[in-house]
Amino acid sequence: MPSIDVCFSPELLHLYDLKGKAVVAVDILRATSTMVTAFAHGATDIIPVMKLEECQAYAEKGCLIAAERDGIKAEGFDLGNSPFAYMDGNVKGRTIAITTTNGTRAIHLSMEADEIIVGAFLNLQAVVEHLKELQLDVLVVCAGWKGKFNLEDTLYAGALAERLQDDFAFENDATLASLHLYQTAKNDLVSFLRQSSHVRRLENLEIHKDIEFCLQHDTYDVLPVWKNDKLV
Ligand code: 3SL
Repeated sequence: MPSIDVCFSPELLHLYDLKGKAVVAVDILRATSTMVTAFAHGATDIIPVMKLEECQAYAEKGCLIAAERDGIKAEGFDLGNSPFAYMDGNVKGRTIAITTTNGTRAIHLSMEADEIIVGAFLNLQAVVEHLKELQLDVLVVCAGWKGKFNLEDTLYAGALAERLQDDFAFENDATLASLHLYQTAKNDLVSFLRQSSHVRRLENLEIHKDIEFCLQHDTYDVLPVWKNDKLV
């Protein structure tokens, strides 16, 4: 039976061997939720990049460029990191280059894995079904916030663990902790996260509706995976 494990921060990735594994990269608020939304609204591919300048250069190649720093859309970019900015037909048929504070970094640091999948509550069941078929050991890589633990990505890991518990072995306390946390919180994730650091950060920026949206389960049946240097 394959196993599922959870890495609570990209800073802890050096403790894991990614070879032969499937990584599910997650940044619930908001990078991976936004990527899933972009694909659901017709984006053809997404190029996650680390630096603002690198991202900006993709405009010359005909890409839409998106950037967030500290929760705010960076100046001079077409899009920020709110999923609602990707819903009005503007991304249909387009390639998007995107850089965010933590989410795109988590994806880049997972490159050694056999497969990288972008996970969010929004496409939870699509990820579950894919992992059951794939039969690789799974590592959920939580993007966290600037190297630190966060609750929302951990809750996602718990949700994934709950749906995979009959088919995957839990070999690590991180998976158990994520599962227990999710089972405590799942009836009202919005209230559970009210005091969490990134929710408070986003509330200060008056980004309320993004939080509720990103906590919805199974809204989209899309599965972004890493292929040939981009997400497709
Ligand atoms: O850190 C990230 O990658 C972002 O998702 C953060 S924010 O939600 O856009 O503030």
